[in-house]
Amino acid sequence: MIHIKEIRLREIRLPLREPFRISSGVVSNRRIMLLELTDAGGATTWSECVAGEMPNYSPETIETAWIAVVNWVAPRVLGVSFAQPGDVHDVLDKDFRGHNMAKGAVEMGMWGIASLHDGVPLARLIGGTRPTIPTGISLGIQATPAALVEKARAAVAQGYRKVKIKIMPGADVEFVRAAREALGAEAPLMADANNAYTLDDVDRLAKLDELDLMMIEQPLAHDDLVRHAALQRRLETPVCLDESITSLDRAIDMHTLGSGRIVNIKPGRVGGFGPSIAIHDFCEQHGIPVWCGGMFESGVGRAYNVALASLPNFTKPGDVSPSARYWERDVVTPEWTMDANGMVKVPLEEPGLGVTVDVDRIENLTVRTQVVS
Ligand code: OSB
Ligand code: MG
Repeated sequence: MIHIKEIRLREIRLPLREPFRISSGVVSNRRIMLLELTDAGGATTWSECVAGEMPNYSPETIETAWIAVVNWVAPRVLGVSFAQPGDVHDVLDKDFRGHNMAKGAVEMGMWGIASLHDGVPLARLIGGTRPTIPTGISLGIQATPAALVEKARAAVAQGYRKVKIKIMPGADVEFVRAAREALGAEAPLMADANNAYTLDDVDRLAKLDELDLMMIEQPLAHDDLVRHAALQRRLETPVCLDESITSLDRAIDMHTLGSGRIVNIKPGRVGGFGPSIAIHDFCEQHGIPVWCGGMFESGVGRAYNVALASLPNFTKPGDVSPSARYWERDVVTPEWTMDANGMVKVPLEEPGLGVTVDVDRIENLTVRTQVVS
């Protein structure tokens, strides 16, 4: 039985080591919402909301998520007994549209507390089978193809199993081709457009077919499955959907319509672990590979991503880079690391997230707090 009696929200500011540019915007100083959940027995766990600073990836931002957690999400779980964390999502979703990132932060926290309660590591609780996770890096849009080549080369040398290149009109085919030529035919390259194209760009996108990419992620509008289906019919490269997959139903629609062949699962984007596991299972049954995306999570959110990516159908490398890729210093100990073969270890030694939250450091980084009970 899970029974939460208090949720403490915090906003921390965590500067990225270098600014990150995608087609729709740039971020340099992350504003991260962390939750600390306390259950009736006094146990606490942490979770993270992946909402960004601006509504350029999804309609949610840290501001909207804060309001949603305080006013509508937390009240649905506080003081309520849940037999299992898998029951939480439906309660949060009933007659409550959208706000997946706000829901996801609380929902995942409920899985975190359940893993403490049951005395098992989070990855075990959800049925994870992989002891290590293959890791990819996501490279922001660079000023020149040469700058991209340098970053991509360094990533491969570090052991990364996948190099994702952010693209937009004006920084696409030439940039990706430069990386392909520099790194060779075998290099595991992909592109992510974050909605930067329309069907008018089909001919340009089709040029990427020559570059033998693992996939092209979310080329068209964030909520458009119909046009992605038309595009996929014109491309040999598999389309992978990120922004468009906001629920199990959208993954089913992707499959029905042929809008893509690979799914990026971000647990925060779909409303938590319940929907993530459901999407994973559907995709597994239909031969659709999945991988775990990232949203520049701190070490707290990363713990959930790593646990999720230990499920069997996460067959492609995830955007779960080590802490040092993002931050001068993370908010957990030990920090997340990757070995020379590009593998991140799934914590399987103790119950819970597998990392210790550095509360003193978080105190120092906190710019606002609110307690809901
Ligand atoms: O589209 O996957 C994306 C970061 C912020 C918003 C959207 C995306 C990303 C990334 C970062 O690609 C991946 C990571 O966390 O390493
Ligand atoms: Mg993406």
